[in-house]
Amino acid sequence: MTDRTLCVIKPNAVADNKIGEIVKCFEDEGLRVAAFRMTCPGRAAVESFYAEHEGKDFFGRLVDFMTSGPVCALVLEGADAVDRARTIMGATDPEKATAGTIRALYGKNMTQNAVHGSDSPESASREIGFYFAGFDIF
Ligand code: IDP
Ligand code: MG
Repeated sequence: MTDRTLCVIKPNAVADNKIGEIVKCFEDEGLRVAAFRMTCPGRAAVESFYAEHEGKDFFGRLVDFMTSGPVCALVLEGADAVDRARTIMGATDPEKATAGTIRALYGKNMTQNAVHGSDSPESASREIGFYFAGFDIF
């Protein structure tokens, strides 16, 4: 099976009307959208999704932000999808992200940095299950 990764378009980018532009960034680089779902995750779900960051100083801010409005979850497919998607997204801090990357273009700060991307094939598998259990992936 071709590699898959999970991307989440975060609330700031949804509110800023950038869903289409962000999806286009991935499609233009050859990643295929295999599933797409808009949802408003609850607090417990976001805390569990980001469990690896529990206890860090930014955790509360991150959970507040990720529950502040709807997000779009996407499964992206293609060779080396995890690393390619993260390259297209750019560095976590939009101010340090390479020009032209999604976070450089649409991120506001470390919290409101426009997108999430899985960081390994193992994370991708867990995170895809998180948003797409019981939903079709094409
Ligand atoms: P990643 O999203 O690039 O994989 P992670 O280190 O996994 O980065 O952190 C998850 C999310 O938590 C980031 O996308 C960012 O929104 C937020 N975050 C990470 N580090 C900080 C920080 O130092 N201050 C504020 N928010 C942070
Ligand atoms: Mg991460």
